Amino acid sequence: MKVHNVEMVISAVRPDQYPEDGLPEFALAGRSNVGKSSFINRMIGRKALARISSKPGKTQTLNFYKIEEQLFFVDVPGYGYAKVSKKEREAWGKMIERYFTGRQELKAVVQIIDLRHPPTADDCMMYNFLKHYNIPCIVIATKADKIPKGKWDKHKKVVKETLDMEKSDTLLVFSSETGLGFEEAWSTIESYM
Ligand SMILES: Nc1nc2c(ncn2[C@@H]2O[C@H](COP(=O)(O)OP(=O)(O)OP(=O)(O)O)[C@@H](O)[C@H]2O)c(=O)[nH]1
Ligand SMILES: [Mg+2]
Repeated sequence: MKVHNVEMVISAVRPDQYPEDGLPEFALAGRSNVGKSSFINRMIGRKALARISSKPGKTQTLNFYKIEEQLFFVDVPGYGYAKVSKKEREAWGKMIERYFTGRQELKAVVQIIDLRHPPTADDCMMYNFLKHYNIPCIVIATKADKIPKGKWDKHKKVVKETLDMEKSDTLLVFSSETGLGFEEAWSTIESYM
């Protein structure tokens, strides 16, 4: 998809704040600081529309980005960030669970994994949660620019096996830095629209 038109529509925490356009939605999931917001920026060709940071915990709410009046990317706060209180973690869990399990418009979750390392226990928990609710998952193994090309296949296999991925779910090697995987990511997303 060629993206010319992007609009940040709303930062939501509750269902009554979600947009009412009825467009298909694709939500990001992944560890804090793994590169979710960077993925959105690369896919829409904007350097810094979704706010990114070298400090984890940048994204705090469900941020709805309307793309070409055709779909939404929903940026979601990351998990696994140690410096949050129990209360904050519970609020996060409630917000995510409500959105992921109750949202008709949600067509697939884009789960971002760091290609350099095996998925963490939190990554596996998130993937299993999505599978439990029958939510299609597009797994994006990002930061590929940080390891040599010769290692991609081996690391990809580790991601697939550690998550125990279902055959129907797609796994793509990606880099927000170089744009690697951009076309495949768009065609996978479009196949769910
Ligand atoms: N080299 C490289 N760096 C990346 C890539 N993707 C993200 N980063 C860097 O990783 C850091 C975190 O990126 P974000 O996109 O803010 O991560 P996030 O998952 O949205 O983080 P939270 O909002 O805190 O959950 C930033 O310094 C990015 O520049 C990539 O593909 N390659
Ligand atoms: Mg973010």
